[in-house]
Amino acid sequence: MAAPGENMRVNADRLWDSLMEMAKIGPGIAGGNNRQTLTDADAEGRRLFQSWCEAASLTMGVDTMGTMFMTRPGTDPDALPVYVGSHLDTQPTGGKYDGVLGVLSGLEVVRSMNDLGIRTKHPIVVTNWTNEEGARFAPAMLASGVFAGVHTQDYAYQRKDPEGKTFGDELQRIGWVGDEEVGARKMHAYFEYHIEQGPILEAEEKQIGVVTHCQGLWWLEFTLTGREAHTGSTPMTMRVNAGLAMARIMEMVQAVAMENQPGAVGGVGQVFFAPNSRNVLPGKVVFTVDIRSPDQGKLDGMRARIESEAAAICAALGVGCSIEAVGHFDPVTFDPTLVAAVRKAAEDLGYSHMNLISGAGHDACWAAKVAPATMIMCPCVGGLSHNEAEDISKEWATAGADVLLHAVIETAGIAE
Ligand code: HGY
Ligand code: MN
Ligand code: MN
Repeated sequence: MAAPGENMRVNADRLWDSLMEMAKIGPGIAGGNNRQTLTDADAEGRRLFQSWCEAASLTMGVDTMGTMFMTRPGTDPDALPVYVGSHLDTQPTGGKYDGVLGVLSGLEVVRSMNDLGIRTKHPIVVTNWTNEEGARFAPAMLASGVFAGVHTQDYAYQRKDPEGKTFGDELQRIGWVGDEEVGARKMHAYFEYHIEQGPILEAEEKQIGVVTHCQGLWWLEFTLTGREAHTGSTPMTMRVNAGLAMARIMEMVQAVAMENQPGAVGGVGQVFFAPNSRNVLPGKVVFTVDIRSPDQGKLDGMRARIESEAAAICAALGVGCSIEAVGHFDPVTFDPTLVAAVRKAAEDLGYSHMNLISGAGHDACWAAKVAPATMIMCPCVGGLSHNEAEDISKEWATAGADVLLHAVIETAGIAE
C-alpha cells in the first residue's frame, strides 16, 4: 500500500482521455458542448459516467432529483463520506471543462486510489449534480439547492424550460428519477474542483486557485408589458415600448455595477420578446438580470437600486413591470480546515497557488450550507467560459486533480 507522499499523482493521460471522450457527447457547433440538463445527450453522458464508475468498482445511488452518487467504501462503516462533485450538464454553447473537469477528476481520484492500493477511513462519493447550469431550468444549482433544503422538490419539479416542459417530466422521460430521498445523505466534507472561468490565475501565472469564498448572486426576472403596435405607422408619441424600457434598464444595470467597483458585476444574458416580429413593437419582454458581488451589502444594495430605478424607467414609458427573484445565494465562505488542506496539498506538490474568490456559482455553494465544503480551481485560457472556445491545458487539469487527490486523502484519512 503506497504511503501518501508528494510523489502521489493522478494519471494525467487517463483524466484527459476521459474529458475528451465525454466531450464527444452532446457536441456543440464550434468545438464545445451542448449537453443541457435532462436532454438525451445528458442521459448519454450520465450512462457513460456510470459505466466508468462501475468499472472502478463504485456503487451508484441516485436521488429523486437525479443526482448521481458513486461510492467507494471506506474502512470505517460509521464514518461519513467525503464527497467530490460537480456537474456534467453544460450551457447551450458550453465548453468541454465547466463542471465536467470536477466530476471526472473525482473519478480519477478514485481510479488513482485503486491503482495505488490506497484505502481510506471515510468512504469517497463522486457526485454529478443535476442541473447545475440553470440554463434550461432556472435557477442554477437546482438539485444541490434541493439537497441543501433551499428549494422544495415540488418547486424544482415544476420549473419550466423555454418550451414549457417541466423539470419533473423531463427527468422522468430520460429515466433518471432515483429512489433516494434528496438530502438524506450526510457529508463529512465536500470538495469541488472547477475551472476558474475568469482571468486571474492565468494572469497571475498560478496553477492552483485555493478558493476561500464565492460571490453571492441575484437572478431578477423582469416581465415588462408594453402594447403591441405597428413599428411603422405608430407615432413615437403613441408607443408603449417595452423594448425601450428593457434597453434603459440594461444600461442602468451596467451603471449600477460600475458604480460598485471593485467586486461587483451585472448584466443580462437572456431576453424574450413577444411576439418577436420585426415590425411589431413588443407587447411583452421577459429578461433576467444577473448581479453578483462577494460583498453582501453591495449585492443587496444593487438589487434595491435596480428594482427602484427600473420601476421609474417603466413608469415614465407607461410600461408595466413585474420582477421575480428566480435565483439567489448569499456570498459563501468556504470551510477554513478544507481550504487549508487544499493549500497544503498545493504546497506539498510544489504547485504555484493563490487565494481566490469564485466569480461563478457552484454546487459547492449549497453543499456549504449542510457540510464543510471548499473548492479548487485551475486556470482557463483567457478566462473564457460559457463559450465553446473554453480551453485549458492538460497540465493545468492535472495539477488541480493532483491537489484534489491529496486534499481528499488528507480529509478521508488513510486506513491503518
Ligand atoms: O451561473 C453560474 O455562476 C454557474 O455557471 N451556474
Ligand atoms: Mn460549472
Ligand atoms: Mn457553468
